[in-house]
Amino acid sequence: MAKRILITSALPYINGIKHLGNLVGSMLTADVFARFNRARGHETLFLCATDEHGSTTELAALEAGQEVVTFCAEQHAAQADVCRRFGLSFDHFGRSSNPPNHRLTQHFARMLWKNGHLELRSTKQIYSNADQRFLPDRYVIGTCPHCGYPAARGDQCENCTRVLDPADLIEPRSAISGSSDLEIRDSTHLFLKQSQFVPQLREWIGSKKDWPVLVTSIANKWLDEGLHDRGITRDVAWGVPVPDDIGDGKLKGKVFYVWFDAPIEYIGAAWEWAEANGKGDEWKRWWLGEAARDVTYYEFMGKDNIPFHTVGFPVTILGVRPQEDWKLVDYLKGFNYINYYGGKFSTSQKRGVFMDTALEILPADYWRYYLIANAPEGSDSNFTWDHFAGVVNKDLADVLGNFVNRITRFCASRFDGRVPGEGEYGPEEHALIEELQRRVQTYAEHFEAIEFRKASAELRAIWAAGNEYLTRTAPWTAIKTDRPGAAAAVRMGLNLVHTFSHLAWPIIPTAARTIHETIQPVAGGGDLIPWPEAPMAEELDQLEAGQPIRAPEVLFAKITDEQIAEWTARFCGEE
Ligand code: B3M
Ligand code: ZN
Repeated sequence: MAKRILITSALPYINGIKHLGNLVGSMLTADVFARFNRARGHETLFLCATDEHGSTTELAALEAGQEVVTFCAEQHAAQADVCRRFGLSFDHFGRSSNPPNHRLTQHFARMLWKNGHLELRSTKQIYSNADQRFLPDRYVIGTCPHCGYPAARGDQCENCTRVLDPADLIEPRSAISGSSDLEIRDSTHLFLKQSQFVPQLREWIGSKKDWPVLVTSIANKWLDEGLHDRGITRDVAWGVPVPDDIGDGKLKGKVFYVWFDAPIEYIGAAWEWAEANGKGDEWKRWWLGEAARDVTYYEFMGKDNIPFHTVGFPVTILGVRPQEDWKLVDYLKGFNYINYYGGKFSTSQKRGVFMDTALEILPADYWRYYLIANAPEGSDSNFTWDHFAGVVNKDLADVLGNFVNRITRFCASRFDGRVPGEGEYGPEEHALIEELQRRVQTYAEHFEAIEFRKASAELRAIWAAGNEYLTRTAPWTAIKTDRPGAAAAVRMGLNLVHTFSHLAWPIIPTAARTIHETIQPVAGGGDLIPWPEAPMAEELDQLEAGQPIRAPEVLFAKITDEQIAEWTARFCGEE
């Protein structure tokens, strides 16, 4: 039965192209899962967006010498482009700064206010007289009292990594104007009374028996340590403005905290999607009330985002009940990190591989396959060029690529490039069909359980089974004495190529298409290569005798030692 599947990937911060760790821990894995569900014929809505608000963005724009609006527009376009080139098949890639998120964020806040879940509190903050504004902690710069670093930020010293309070800094000054004319002033903010929701959250998390332990353990740790009420407004300019009717007139000029509005953009992105596609109110069918009851909602994210999605966003949603029934996440897939040679990927030090530079050196599918096969599910994983090259060369070039090339070339040279009709399937073929029947089932089950490493290991085993079959039946030898037998093996081989393309599509969509086109055009001409739903006995005996095929060029080029040396040097970072 067709299901309705809503998928969101954690929203990449607007500033800068993301690295491979960000990619696999959210957007890529979500994409593979979305493609799998579409391939199976489920109604799927896959959403993502850039996370744009807050002081970090203001500061990044300042450093780039741009207006924040221009900065965000450019960065959004750059990220959208690289996501497209990575084959990320979002139904919509929105922006948290777009009007739907503004409307929704203000709406949720009004409802929370009305329901008594928000209160006003006075806090102490640094005010810059020269800039005529409050400064967020990171906007205050000075000398680190611990290490003497002269450009430490008020939240943390970048040099010695110690966490700071702006008041700790020696000779503090504004990051905006450089002025040291600063004072401490009172500022009123809205606080969300999260602590009241602990019992409800505990019960909800407790009911999620099938969630990854990584996720439930982080959630429970937060609940156990006692939830603090959370300030959800800030004294910055770039954000969703707090509406006048909230906060008794004490919140003029303030905006919502970026972590309050960002998850709401998951809903905003659906609204944007509907607006962009002339679908009116259809976005509500995915999110709100009775109409969305049959939707199963999956979220994908790195482990640092888990608290905001098991506590923060759920409180927003629970706090507007009973009047409005927005969907809570049904399954939350969290990921560990990928390290680069045991250390962190670093944007500032240009250390590691980023989405744009990755595509400068190899096609997306090489990365997609490697990252999915090594997704940091159980623990952090570690990227090295040797490991990457080993996986690509073995799995993609030797196992899959070689299989496709061997059989299609042999068919081209000895069977006139047409699917041979002679010969019958015998015990070898029946044994293979049986094995693949089992393996394809297992492969699908791993996807359904959202276990990417296991799924790709099974896919690799399926390809290997094909190779072993060819090695056993060796049509290139058999043809000398048993032409019908060799023909049957070639026919099976070509059917395997075709089925492999259908199976691989969620992970390596571009290569899957190329492989499919060696056999025949993809039916329907659309972007989708559907799941092989028929029994393997049918799937592997479906090509018409006499139908022409094409032997492709090399599908996956092997990575050479020279390339490994070059890339190791290029991506090591500036020391
Ligand atoms: N912008 C991404 C991160 O922490 C963060 C996710 C927001 S999801 C609503 O890397
Ligand atoms: Zn097909």
